[in-house]
Amino acid sequence: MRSLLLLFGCALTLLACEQTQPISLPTSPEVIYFDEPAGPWEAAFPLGNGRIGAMVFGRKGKERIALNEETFWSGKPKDGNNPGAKAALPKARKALLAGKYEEAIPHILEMQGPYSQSYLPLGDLWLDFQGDTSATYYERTLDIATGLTRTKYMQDGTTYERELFVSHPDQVMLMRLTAKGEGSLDFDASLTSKVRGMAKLPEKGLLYWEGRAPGHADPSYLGDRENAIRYDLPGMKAGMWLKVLVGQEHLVEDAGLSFPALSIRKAKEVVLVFSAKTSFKEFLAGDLEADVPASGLEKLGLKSYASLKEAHVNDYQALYQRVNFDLGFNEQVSIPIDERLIAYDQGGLDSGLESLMFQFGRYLMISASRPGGIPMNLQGIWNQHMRPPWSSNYTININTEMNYWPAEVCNLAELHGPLLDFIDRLAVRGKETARINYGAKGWVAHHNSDIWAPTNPVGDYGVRGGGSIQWANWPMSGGWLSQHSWEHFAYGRDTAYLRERAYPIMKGAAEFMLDWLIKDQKGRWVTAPATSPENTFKTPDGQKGAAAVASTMDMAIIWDLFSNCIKAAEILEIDEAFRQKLASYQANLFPLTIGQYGQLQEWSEDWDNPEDKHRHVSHLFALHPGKQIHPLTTPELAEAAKKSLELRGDDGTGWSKGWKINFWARLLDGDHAYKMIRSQLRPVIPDGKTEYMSGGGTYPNLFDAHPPFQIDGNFGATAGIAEMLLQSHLGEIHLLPAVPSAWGAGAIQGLRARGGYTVDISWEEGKMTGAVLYVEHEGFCRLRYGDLVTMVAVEKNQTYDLSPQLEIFKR
Ligand code: FUC
Repeated sequence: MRSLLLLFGCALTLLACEQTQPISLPTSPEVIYFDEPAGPWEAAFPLGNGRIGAMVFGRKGKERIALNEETFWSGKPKDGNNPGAKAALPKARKALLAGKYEEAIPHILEMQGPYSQSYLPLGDLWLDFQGDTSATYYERTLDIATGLTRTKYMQDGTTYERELFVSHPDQVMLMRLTAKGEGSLDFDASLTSKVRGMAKLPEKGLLYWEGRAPGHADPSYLGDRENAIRYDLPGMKAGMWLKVLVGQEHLVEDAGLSFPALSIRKAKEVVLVFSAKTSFKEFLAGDLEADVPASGLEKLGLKSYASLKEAHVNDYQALYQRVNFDLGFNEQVSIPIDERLIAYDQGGLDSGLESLMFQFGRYLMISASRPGGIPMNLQGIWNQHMRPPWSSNYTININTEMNYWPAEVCNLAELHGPLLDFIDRLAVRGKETARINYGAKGWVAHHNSDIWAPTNPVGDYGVRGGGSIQWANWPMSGGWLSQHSWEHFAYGRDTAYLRERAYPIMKGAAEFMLDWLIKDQKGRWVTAPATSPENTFKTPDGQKGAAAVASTMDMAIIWDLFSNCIKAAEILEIDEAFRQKLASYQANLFPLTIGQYGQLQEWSEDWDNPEDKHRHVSHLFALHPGKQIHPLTTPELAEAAKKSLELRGDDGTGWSKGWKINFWARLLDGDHAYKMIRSQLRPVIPDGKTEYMSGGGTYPNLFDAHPPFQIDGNFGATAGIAEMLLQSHLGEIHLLPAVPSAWGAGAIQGLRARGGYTVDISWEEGKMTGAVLYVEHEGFCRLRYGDLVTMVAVEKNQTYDLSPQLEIFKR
């Protein structure tokens, strides 16, 4: 007996040894892997279906899944227009045109209105596991090729596994838990929220939480102050449902808890399904009495977990698999991602991490932006704070636009939809703002908005510690956003879309600009007040200001808008007189100017401070995302833009670095663009602090660090990488315009080029070895590779292997 016991003891020891071995280390370059649960939120894995967002921590003892629903916001539609602005505008202009910039400030502040609202956290799902939670082996992964996350660990000889996904076709989150071995699943599942509400158990196996959003939430940058969150004002309602789909027979009702929960004991397999809905109807509807709609859970019928998962993977992959990107080196895939980021930061080579970063941006877009939904905000759809950084709303002086830069080029055009729809809403409300605030035609929007699409300048008139003119009084976003409406046409060539939706938007934005422009003393068209988000200046006579006359960005946005508008009207063969008017204004806009340091001036006067490291690089709009400056067309201005970039330096917030990848790609400098990619992949430890000047990088879960978390940098990086491999904004398809020397060999399939093309490219030793063009419309396609240019006649729906043309290139 004794020897038998000894033998048994040895066997146990052996088993324990085996338990420390990996179950299955990842081998796919599209899997993100950790060997420990998430501590901070920024180490959890994001999942989403455009509407429902989840952050999965993968904890053993008490699992947390932080939840969001894209329409859950504070407040209601509010009229923020300011009839007093009309009288303040001429006073501000008079002072500005006389060079009295400080004198103009109070008049500009007078034109402001109320702040916009906040995107809210919905809740948390907790799974509180009973007993010992020490594990001898642990892993969690996010597979961005399937949109599935898995947590696995071994404990006392039992393998525990959780698999989660958020399904777009079925509009729910699913979670399957299994225990293989002696042990079982013993846990209590509960729902909590930071928003006021209550959970209950309306029926066996169903947990329901219902709550109500505050009627107002102050932006976080206003600091701690009384009444920052107002529950005395009504807000929309929300509901969360958690249901046991598989494992009902393991539910216990007497678990002795003081709160409502689903208690599971002694199960081997459990499937939980989660649904969430809000009473939000549409942007102009203030009907806050509406009830939370039905959960939709009944629609699942008798579908099995396997079939729900299959439907999710198919739906996800239909979008994801359109683009493949391979840089050839994926040796590090089985190193935990946080360690991988550190090794990379220390100079390690890991091009697999770079291609992963590219695809991660596409993953985030598929998970956070689906047709019919609302656009991704500053945090996409993932937020855990009641007063999130910058209200997690829409900052439309760069951040919202950057979110959507990859949409067209990275072959996810339909996911651009939520932004394009939102622009339509802004145009409705912005028409009122243009009329009431400025007595102008067309539509206008300023630097901030929210789910209700307000278009007024925010800032509370500068009172109560309110807004500064350096960011609030910027009436240019109609011009910038119209570029998105145009680009959607430029890539897809859908003339009906252009006629019915894009052109009216562009024309409305242009009509506003025509009314907004005034003549300076030399008869040139200028803007005033003209800010340059979100910078300030100091004049030689010592005035400090943020608004002047004809900032470079204003001029560049208007130039871009007018060009696109003229082109659109030509294609549609309409509005001849309007086209001519735009062209005559465009020809007489205050010009882009080169300053004393050889830089592209940010202001119409040469005030730039060469020491200025401001994160915004607004004056380079003409280089990117505009097309007015490029080394091939305007070499002197391109040189000046380069000088400006050099002066600003490579540091900055996450999104600033993301933009700089794009700038360097447009300057055809792949090595500098690559340097910015490396800089953006700098690991950042989440500490909740906000850093404006430097410190941008990447959190352990690959989310962009502003810091704090802000999703735009992820999309800026994805778009920038695409821009390094393919450009098409100058009427030609430029293959490998800025491939860095670090990417000796590689291949990308499925990028889109303007004109209705899909392009595959491969290269070795930095030289293109093949290219394939998929053509949707007949015509002539101009191709560029380096200095070599060729024109190919193409037919509709044909595929062209460009190898013969490569011969042409070689001549
Ligand atoms: C602007 C930027 C900040 C941040 C915020 C959301 O204020 O200057 O860096 O991105 O928007």
